[in-house]
This record gives sequence, structure tokens and C-alpha cells, in this order.
Amino acid sequence: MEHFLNGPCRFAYHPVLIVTDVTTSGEIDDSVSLMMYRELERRGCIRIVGVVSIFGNGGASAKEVYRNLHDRLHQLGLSAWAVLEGPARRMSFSQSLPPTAEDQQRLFAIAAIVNQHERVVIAELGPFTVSARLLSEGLVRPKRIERILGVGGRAPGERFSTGHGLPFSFRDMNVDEDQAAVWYLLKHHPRKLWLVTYQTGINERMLTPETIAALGISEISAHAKRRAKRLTLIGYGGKIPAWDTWTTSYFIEGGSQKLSCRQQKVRLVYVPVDTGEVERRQLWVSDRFDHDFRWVEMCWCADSLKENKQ
Ligand SMILES: [Ca+2]
Repeated sequence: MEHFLNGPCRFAYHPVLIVTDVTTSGEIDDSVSLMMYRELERRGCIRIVGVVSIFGNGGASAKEVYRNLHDRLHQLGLSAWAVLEGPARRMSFSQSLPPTAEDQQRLFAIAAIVNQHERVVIAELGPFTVSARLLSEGLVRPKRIERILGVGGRAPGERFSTGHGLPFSFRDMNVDEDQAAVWYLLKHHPRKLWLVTYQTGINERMLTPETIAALGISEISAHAKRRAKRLTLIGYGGKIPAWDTWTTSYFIEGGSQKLSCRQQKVRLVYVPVDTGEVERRQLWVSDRFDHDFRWVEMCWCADSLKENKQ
């Protein structure tokens, strides 16, 4: 617990909506995140007003994630949390795809919860679709949402790989999975964004299967062991990087400073696919941008990038 929640609360009972692409077999980050958010709630820092499933991890659909979420919350003893199914469709840049009636119903249900509270923080542990659609479709007034926490961003050209092990690397998945949602939030609500990046979750901030086992939930321990084994193949040496979970630092006194979070210049950049990257539009952070940038609070540090390259 202290690995993540290493300080007193910054808030008292602050309303938080979690959006997650939790999986019971791939990344373990969302599962650990749910446990840390539960602990923040137990400490009185926050109160969880709802948990929403979203498509994402490993190409899972909203429906699959919804099932995963039910299973995982049951295993964690969190079945009392209000669970909602998120939209199945991404945002579109052209707005040419009308929302489906089913997605509309789901968004109405999510909006109804957000609208019952003041200054809600949305923890986007997957693609940013829910925040972007609630705001772009006018379902919640902007002032209802105080902050949108999430994972995304990189230095121009930064690749997410250890450089050891199999030639397989992570990608900036939550940006990649719904690029139009990121574009919308950057354009209209950049000051609401608070993002951790790939660098936030590596090196001394990685977890071990043993630290996860110490949390005392057998399904999560078994999942962590399988995950560490898989990550060893790509050069993580039995450790597990965590990203989503570091969004909890937002709620801890001094948490942002410990992660080197500050206002940074960011821009969504179109990258042709022939560079070898999967993503089309990448979220880049650079002090050198002199036009078309937005200021966003990001936990990204140029110094740690240099260390990673050594
Ligand atoms: Ca996630």
C-alpha cells in the first residue's frame, strides 16, 4: 500500500468515478488500482460514486470488460460499488458516426451519477471515451468534473521498451484506443487533464509479484505471478510496471511532486504508420513546442528519460 499511498490524504471524501478496462488475465494494473482506490476510500480521502467498464486492454470489448469487472470486484470484496457498463463505441473525429441508442442509455446512466455530485474526479484507467463523450455530448456541465486522471503521453519519438528481451514493447494504449477522445479533451478541457506517463510506472516504481501477493487476495496473486513471467520475456526481469495505479498519487499530499508532475506543453501529433509505430496520433510532450500546444499537468520528466536510455 505504501508503495503508492505514501502520504496523507489531500482531500476528504472527494467524489471519484473510476473508468476501467480491467482484465483478469492480461495487465494487472487495473486490478491493483481498484485495490488502491478502495484503500483511499477506506482512509476517507475519496468516495467512489461508480465504476464504469470500458473497452481497451488486449482488444477487449466493453461487454467483456464489464464481465471482468464484476468478477474482479467480487474477488476484491467490492461488490457494493455501483457498476455501470460504458459505451461500446469510440469517439469519431468527424462526428459522422451517430451514437447508438444503447451507448446513449449507458452514457445517460453514467451522467446521472456524475450530476449527483460536485467536482467529480474521473479516474480514466483505460481509454478517455467516457469523459470526452459526457462533455462533448453535453450530458454533464464542465464544472461538474474537476479533474480527469489518466495515462498517456511521451517524448517525441519515445518508444516504450526495455531494450532487453523479445522485441515487443508497450504502447501508449489509452491514447491510441480512442485518439478522438484525447483530441477533444485537449482542445476543450486541457486544464482538467492530469496524466501519468510510461516513465511514471517503471524503474523504482515497478512492483513485484511478492508485493502484490502481500495484499492477500489469492486470485490477484496468481494473476501477478503469471504477469511477471510474461513480462520477463520482454526484459522486465520479474517485475511489473504499473501505470494506472499511479493516478492515485493525485489524492495524496505531495503525490504530484514525487512523480514530477507539472504543467507541460503537449500536442496530439499525426504519425504516419510507416515509422513502425502502431498508433496514428500520438500525444507528445516537449518544451520545444512553440505553436498548437496545450498546457497539461503531466507526470513526465526529461531527466528520467535520459536515465532510461543509458
Ligand atoms: Ca487500464
